[in-house]
Amino acid sequence: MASVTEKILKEHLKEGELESGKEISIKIDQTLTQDATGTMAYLEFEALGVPRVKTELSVSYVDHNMLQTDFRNADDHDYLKSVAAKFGVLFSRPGNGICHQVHLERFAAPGKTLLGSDSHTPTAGGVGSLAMGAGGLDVALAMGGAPFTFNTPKIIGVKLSGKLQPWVSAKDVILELLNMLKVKGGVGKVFEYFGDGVPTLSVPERATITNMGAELGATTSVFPSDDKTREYLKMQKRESDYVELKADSEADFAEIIELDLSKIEPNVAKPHMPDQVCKVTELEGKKVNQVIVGSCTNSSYRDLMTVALALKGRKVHPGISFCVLPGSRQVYETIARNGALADLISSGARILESACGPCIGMGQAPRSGAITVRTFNRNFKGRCGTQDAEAYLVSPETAAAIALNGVFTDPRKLGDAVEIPAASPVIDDGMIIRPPEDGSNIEIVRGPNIAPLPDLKAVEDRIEKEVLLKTGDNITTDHIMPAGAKILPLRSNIPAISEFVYVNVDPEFPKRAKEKHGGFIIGGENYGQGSSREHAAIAPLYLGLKAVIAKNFARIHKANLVNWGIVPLEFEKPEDYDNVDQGDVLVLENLRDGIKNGKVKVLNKTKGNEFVALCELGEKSKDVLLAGGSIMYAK
Ligand code: MIC
Ligand code: SF4
Repeated sequence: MASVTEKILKEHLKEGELESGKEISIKIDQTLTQDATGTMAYLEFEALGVPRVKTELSVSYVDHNMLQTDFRNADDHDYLKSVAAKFGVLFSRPGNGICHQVHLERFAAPGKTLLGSDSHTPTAGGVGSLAMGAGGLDVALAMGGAPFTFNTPKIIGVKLSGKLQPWVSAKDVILELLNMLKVKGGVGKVFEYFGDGVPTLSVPERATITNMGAELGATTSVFPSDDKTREYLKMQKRESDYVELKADSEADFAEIIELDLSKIEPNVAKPHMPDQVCKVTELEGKKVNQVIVGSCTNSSYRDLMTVALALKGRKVHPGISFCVLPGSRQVYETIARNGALADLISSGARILESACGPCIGMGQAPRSGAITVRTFNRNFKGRCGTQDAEAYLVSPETAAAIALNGVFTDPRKLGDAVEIPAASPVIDDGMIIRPPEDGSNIEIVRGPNIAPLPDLKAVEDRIEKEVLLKTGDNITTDHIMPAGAKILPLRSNIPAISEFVYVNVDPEFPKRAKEKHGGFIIGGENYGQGSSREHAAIAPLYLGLKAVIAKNFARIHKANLVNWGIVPLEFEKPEDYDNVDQGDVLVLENLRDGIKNGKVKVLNKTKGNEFVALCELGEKSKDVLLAGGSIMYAK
């Protein structure tokens, strides 16, 4: 008897036992990278010295750094293209779409494991893949054939019943869960969906839900593979990838959450966290300045058709700047051929290229103090590019209603539900370059923006340094290492990007860290949630960060710290957090033994007291950390 998650884990298990909380290693069938994390991942892959990837399938996407405001983005694209050809990786060209949307359409398959250097990789759980986000280094190692190590998650069953009301959609479902469980509610868990409500949801709707499971902090989310999955794969002309995959019984779940789809109402996440959820009706009438439809969460054919049909023959409200980004070239071309794109253009939509764009602050920053409403998955402060803007997250239905009325509007007021014509997508992989059989003669193209990695050292036995910064709870990797049009182009240049570490929280941080020759960070709960960007570990490492002592960590960031030799420690007694301040001098004595035993004594020289911090890692992760990170360990 087993859940879908257990079945896939069992089939891929290489080391360890499937016991919740224990470290396991599994075989990875597929990998994906995107350009903002990919340049680093392939530099790391090069450092491993493996001549060709060993996975069944590895795809390199270009979707984040698309503004090309100078030579840097384009140089990186060429690097990625050449490195893909050399090492046997498929290359999805700029313009082909957002990695998760394209991967779902063209490659994701039920029962397969997928590791991606992007936190929204679980999108592929919509077709029954076990798909996880990780740092670039973990993905590089997986491309080299190494199994992926993580803690066996607790498997939570989400039992869906009923059917969604008209104008209510998958985004409202995941926002409902975010409201219930909050942004750290999923840490160490997999959310597996089952029940009578499942067949009422199409694959793209399921993918919206698994995509935003990342915002719960979940290891991943997964749907069963059923007739709807077969239908979707058939439409994508890859029915041969179909296998049926279902949980054997409800009893296989550690816990069950029940959701009646028919009771869910249009939801909205308020600033500045995806879990600040309320009903759209509670904000009814509130003025809005900008509406954007797109991102890996909500830019499928189904989503854009819903918006296009709602807007058909009408004009966007004069107070609204309205943008649309199709999730993939497939979606883009399909709506271009069926006329829906013309309806969007005629309504006044500003159509952007198929990419992440404004979701990661690459363009379309709203005006100061704006209320911006997006179908995206993250609304962290400043992420849209405007520090004092207020970003709200909604469904495509709600976005369309607001675009028409200029104010928060319950989409159920739009009248009769729209009939979306059955998709007959334009299937054309002409923008995906397949690598040659033998890439050994291919020369890698390297632009001047690619800088070497920082020096790596084994963890020292005694560290005496200052607390450089003390943060609160739920610090995101966007706080640690912001993105956006100015900073994202520096992703291949650690010395340059390190000048921006924590700048929106404390502009003095990089300068202070360098002056003090490094030190420690004190964090609250769920430290490092959000993006998988390993730059949130590498850039602070470059500035001399030795250890982070937090109440607890988000999974991917904790793994990234280990991978780069920064010690992640957790307060044994959470109240000890209150007794440490920025500027305190801490001494970590017998650190190497402490890491091995899982307990480190921390002396606070400034306050004259001491406390215990735990090092909660599996045996393998401890060895990696002590060596100074994965690259040192591999050496
Ligand atoms: C994001 O949504 O924050 C990103 C940009 O896609 C990141 C990856 C990155 O920082 O490059 C993610 O989600 O992992
Ligand atoms: Fe791109 Fe936004 Fe999705 Fe991240 S969340 S992959 S930036 S669309």
